[in-house]
Amino acid sequence: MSPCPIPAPLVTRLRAARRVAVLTGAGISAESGVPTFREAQTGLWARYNPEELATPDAFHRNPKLVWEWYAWRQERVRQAEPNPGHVALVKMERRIAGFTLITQNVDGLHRRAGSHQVLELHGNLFRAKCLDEDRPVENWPDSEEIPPRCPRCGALLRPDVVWFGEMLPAGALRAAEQAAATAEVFFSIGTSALVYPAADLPFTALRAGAMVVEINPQPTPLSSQVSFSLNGPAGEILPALVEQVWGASVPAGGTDT
Ligand code: BV8
Repeated sequence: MSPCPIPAPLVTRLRAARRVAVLTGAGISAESGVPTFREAQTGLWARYNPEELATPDAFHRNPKLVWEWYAWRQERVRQAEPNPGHVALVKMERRIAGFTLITQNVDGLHRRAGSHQVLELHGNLFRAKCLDEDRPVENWPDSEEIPPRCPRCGALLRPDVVWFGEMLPAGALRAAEQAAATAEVFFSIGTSALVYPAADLPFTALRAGAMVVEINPQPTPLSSQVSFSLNGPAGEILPALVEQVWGASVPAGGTDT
């Protein structure tokens, strides 16, 4: 049962849509128990501001602290499961030929839910790369040293995520911009719409004449611009929306390992 009604024009538009793009932020993983990017951190990390830790400067000043922050976040995500919001997007992907899922999240939960076409604009918690070569490193020898070192060149490893002040992966960003510019319906789900260039994508869709829908329990800078603002948790609204548009018969999303 959705906490808020799904507008009829949106239901009608989605039934006929051939191209839909979705941008997600940390809010879609909130109901999996993964803290959102800006809500207060807990325990050892309570005294740190994520925006200060997620920077090249923080890593340069204290690589061990930053590496351990990401290890703590990895552990939180490993204990989490995709929630009904993630699964609803898997079902939506199965019903719309031109479906593109763009995420700012680094938790990998969309893929674990069964989404295939995922554009990870900010990288992935579970990938590491060489600080000097800027190339992914899959495995490295056990070592007491934190962070570990690149087995190829001996430089420090770092998380393969996009920090503040760093460029986004060009290919993923280009594909996301193309999807936003051609979407008939664009969703902005669980994001505070504060971080650029991802926060530009809904405006690209608006300028191109798309129906833009926000799903968030809180208002954001985007809320006054969108066609529909559905105020509630994605884990409740998205399943209700998918059922209302396509009926309960949509095949459930298998959970990829
Ligand atoms: C760039 C990965 C070009 C790491 C992240 C000064 C110097 C340099 C750059 C800038 C500058 N000033 C501005 C910039 C640009 C900067 C930026 O936008 N800053 C902001 C803060 C103003 N952007 C960048 O630096 C980007 N790079 O611009 O390069 C450049 C280069 C040099 C100089 C200039 C420009 C790089 C941005 C990427 C940063 N990396 N993450 C990591 O995760 O550790 S961003 C981080 O924020 C996360 O990825 C997160 O996804 C993202 C956005 O946050 P949200 O996902 O929206 O999460 P948040 O907690 O904020 O909100 C959650 C929402 O969910 C809330 O609205 C809540 O109400 C809602 N919610 C809660 N529960 C639910 C829910 N919704 C639905 N259902 C629920 N149940």
